[in-house]
Amino acid sequence: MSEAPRISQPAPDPDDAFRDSRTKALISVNLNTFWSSAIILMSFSMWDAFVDPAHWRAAFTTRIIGTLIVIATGVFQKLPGRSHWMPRLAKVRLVIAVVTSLGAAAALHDGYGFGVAGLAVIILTGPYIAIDSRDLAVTNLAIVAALVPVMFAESLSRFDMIGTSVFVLLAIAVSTLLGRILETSNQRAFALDVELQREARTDALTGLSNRRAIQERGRVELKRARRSGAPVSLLLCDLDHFKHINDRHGHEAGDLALIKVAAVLGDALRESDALGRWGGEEFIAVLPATDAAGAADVAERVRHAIEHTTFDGLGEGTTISVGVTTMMVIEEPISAWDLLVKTADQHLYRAKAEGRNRVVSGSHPSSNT
Ligand code: GH3
Ligand code: MG
Ligand code: MG
Repeated sequence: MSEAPRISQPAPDPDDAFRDSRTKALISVNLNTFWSSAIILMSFSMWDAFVDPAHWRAAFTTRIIGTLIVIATGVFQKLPGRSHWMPRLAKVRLVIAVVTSLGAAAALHDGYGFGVAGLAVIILTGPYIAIDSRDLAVTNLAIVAALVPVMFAESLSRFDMIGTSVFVLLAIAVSTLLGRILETSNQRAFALDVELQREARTDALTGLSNRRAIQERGRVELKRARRSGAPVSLLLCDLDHFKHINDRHGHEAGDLALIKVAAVLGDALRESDALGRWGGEEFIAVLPATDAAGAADVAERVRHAIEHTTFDGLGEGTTISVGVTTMMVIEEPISAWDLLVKTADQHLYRAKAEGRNRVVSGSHPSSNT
């Protein structure tokens, strides 16, 4: 038997998984929003011209430079394979937009008085591009770090300096608050989504993978086996005369027996094997990197374990029949899976016909294991 390595996949850190999902959502929603930033940045030229017709052109130059940088970063993230840059570049754009607005305000007479409200509004968009509140804190720090030298370079009046600082700090405080609220609701939505996906793949009675999940896992293993050239085996297990157990002891006792069977099967398999409930009292085990002889051994271990299990409240045991098949995967995973299940089912049928509580193994005729 070719022993498969006991690789148990480490569970992803929930925080990393959340950040990952939030990053993907940001990329899918915000890949093109840099155009809006560019348009808003430029359209404020009209405001500049309105409040200070004499100096608006100087502000316009500043705005053009900022806007071109914003567009350049946006076009860069649209290049093939560059979309993962988007969340970082969105923060860079925010800092550029803040600095540009401040630069434009400086060019106008009394510009700070008019421009500082716009600055605060730009800062308030931070929570919508940040992955989480830590990310937002970094963005806000970057904004402050960029603003301080710009403000000193522009040798503002004391009034403008204090007024702008107060507005910026207030905006950052509100942005932090919004960021926290958004993060909490994003985390809650993520947790619900994870739970929903888990439920959609889990059999409610036994807690095993349900039919859809074991089929998906099976196909993944077949794909892997086609690449590696290792054989894959499948066990189709069906409890013997289970209808009698329900008839004699009631459906609830039958349910408890199924739960116990699932646990016994799980214990009899290796960590690298996949187990699922295929239907009522049928279970499927996928055994990666396992040849026919190895699979027959595992099936026999499973059969023996069930035969020697005591079921509380039943006062009797039950047995299981197992159809086993092994395949060197040549065809594509979907038809390979169907073929594997069909062949195992034929062997299971023979196991039942030959008296139950037994294992019938065999490779698919087209396979050479
Ligand atoms: P065989 O040895 O030929 O497999 O006989 P069997 O009685 O096990 O097979 P059959 O297919 O005739 O009956 C399967 C029974 O499994 C019928 C159904 O009552 C029972 N069953 C299927 N799902 C559940 C379930 O979720 N809970 C309980 N308690 N019983 C179930
Ligand atoms: Mg059945
Ligand atoms: Mg049965």
